Amino acid sequence: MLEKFDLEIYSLIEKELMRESETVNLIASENYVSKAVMEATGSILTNKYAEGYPSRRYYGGCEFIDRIESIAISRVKKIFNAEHANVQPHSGSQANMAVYLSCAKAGDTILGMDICAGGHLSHGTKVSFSGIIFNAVCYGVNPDTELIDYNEIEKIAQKYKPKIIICGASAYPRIIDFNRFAGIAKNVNAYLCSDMAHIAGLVAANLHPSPVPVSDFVTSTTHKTLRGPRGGFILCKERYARSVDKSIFPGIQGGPLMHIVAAKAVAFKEAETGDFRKYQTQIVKNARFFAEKLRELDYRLVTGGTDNHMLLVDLRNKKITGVECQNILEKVNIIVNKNSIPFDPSGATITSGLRIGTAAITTRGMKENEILKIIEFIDEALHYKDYPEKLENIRKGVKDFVMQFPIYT
Ligand code: DSN
Repeated sequence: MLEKFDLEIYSLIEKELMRESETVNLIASENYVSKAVMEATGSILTNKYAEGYPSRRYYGGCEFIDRIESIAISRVKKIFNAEHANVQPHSGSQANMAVYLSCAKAGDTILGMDICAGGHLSHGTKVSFSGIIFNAVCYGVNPDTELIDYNEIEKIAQKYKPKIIICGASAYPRIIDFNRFAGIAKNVNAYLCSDMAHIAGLVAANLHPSPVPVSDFVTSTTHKTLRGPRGGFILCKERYARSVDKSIFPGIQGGPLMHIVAAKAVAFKEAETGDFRKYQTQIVKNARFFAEKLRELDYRLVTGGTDNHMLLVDLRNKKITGVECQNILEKVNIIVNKNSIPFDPSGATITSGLRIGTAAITTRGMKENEILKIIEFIDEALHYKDYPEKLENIRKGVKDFVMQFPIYT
């Protein structure tokens, strides 16, 4: 149907499928959904308006929609042992915005991790709503260890007395001590909002301590390690349920995307299986192995290694910037993203670092042997970066290699 009606878009989707199939995806925030999740995402549920919540809608005809949303809510609550869940946020940023607006006013102080140290845009960056609406202050990492410095955060929190403390990161390869954050928040009478977007799959599989018991609010996306459709959700204590729900709708969103809510429900069901736990275990094993082998080739890793699904490579000793590295690797069908490293001398556009994640390659069934191969490709491409013919040969090698691991069979 699409092919006949809109060949232009159809062909571009086909091209994107080929691109995804022929490239090694090392972007730490991406993954491939299952066919079941895809089917729900592409379903007729996109037709339905359902402003409101189950049994409290502003439209008729919500009988089945109500059941779908209720199932999604009860599954995610069970996985994370949460008191209350809202599965309507369109994204992680929307989830964060709804939480902040549910418990703080414009101009209030919020404290989050500096984006330059690994935090997320929506944790208080000046150019995002979080830095525009709120008085955002930030914490970084220790310059020597590159680890979150909890004593320093305690001092900053005491000084600024924020209304909300936000923890969680986009580029931090180590365990986050949510308990410690909860203690700091309690001491200054702040709400704690833990953004577990990157590590949600690991938390679901008990491979990372859960922020849920100790946080007032937990936000997440559904599409990273959790391997669901693109979207977000919020977990919170029962006492905040009403204000969080009001903050999402009618606060900052209108109708929920019910095809996505259904796809979230399917992904949550997948997350309850034994296979999902095995998958998450392999993601972490793969990341550790990746780190170990890169170190053997004299790549410096921020913090020295990883505890989760990602690594941050400091490229300075390799005399190449993050942006150059990203571009060279793209020429050989390896997709990564440049990333600032803590105290990056090259700024956020050029960067000195590369963020590597193992969630997507693990979905394709890749393990230690394949990682050795990928590292070989990376190292060779960087070595021959000024030799287009060599790079073209490497690209062919990468393509032949990766096509042995189909995304959709
Ligand atoms: N943009 C995502 C990431 O890559 O970490 C976070 O939203």
